[in-house]
Amino acid sequence: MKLYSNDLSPFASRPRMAIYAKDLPVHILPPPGDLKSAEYLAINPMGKIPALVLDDGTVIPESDTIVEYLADAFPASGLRPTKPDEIARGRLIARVAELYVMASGSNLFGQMNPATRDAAVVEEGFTKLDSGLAHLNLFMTQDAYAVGDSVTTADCALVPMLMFVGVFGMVFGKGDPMARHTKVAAYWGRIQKDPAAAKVLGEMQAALKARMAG
Ligand SMILES: N[C@@H](CCC(=O)N[C@@H](CS)C(=O)NCC(=O)O)C(=O)O
Repeated sequence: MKLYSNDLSPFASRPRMAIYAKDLPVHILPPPGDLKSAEYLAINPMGKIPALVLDDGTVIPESDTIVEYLADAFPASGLRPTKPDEIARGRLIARVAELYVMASGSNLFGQMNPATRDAAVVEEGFTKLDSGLAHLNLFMTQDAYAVGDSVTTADCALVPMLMFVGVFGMVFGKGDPMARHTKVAAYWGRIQKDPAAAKVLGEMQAALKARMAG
């Protein structure tokens, strides 16, 4: 099994978190050239990363679907909790983070360059981000991980997304957007100590530094 990934992409970081946390037998590699190159489009016609390629050649795109596939393919990994209410809470966390936290982040991505920044778009982005974090806060608990006491699909969604929330706060001089969402903030403090999360975050931060420098 192969995962086409790059270190900076929050979407590609989601399955990498699952692979590292559960030591899954998946070979991680960069796409061969540009995402829109003929070579990569022959692998994933959507021209996006991540893409998981199974040993029989089946291609699975979309980070959420890839992590769900890994949970199904490796049931002993514990990537998915076992109790229905915990499964539902894990799914809610991943969905709310994607729909309401990451979606507002997508607008902020385009505003990183101060020379072309539109202050109104930034303000709207942060208003939506704050509302998304408030929604997410509803489903967080004092559990050691997002759900329970080990990494699940919910942590795989949260770690890369929250990393970018922190980056947005710094880049736009807004402080820590998570601070007033106390359960999210406490989770963020805890999860960074997990070895798999630390590995993914280290890769993302190094790639971001290189991108900003060049
Ligand atoms: N919904 C997709 C989003 C994937 C995505 O947009 N990845 C970016 C990299 S961060 C990409 O491939 N962008 C190239 C493009 O959209 O053309 C997922 O969850 O995997």
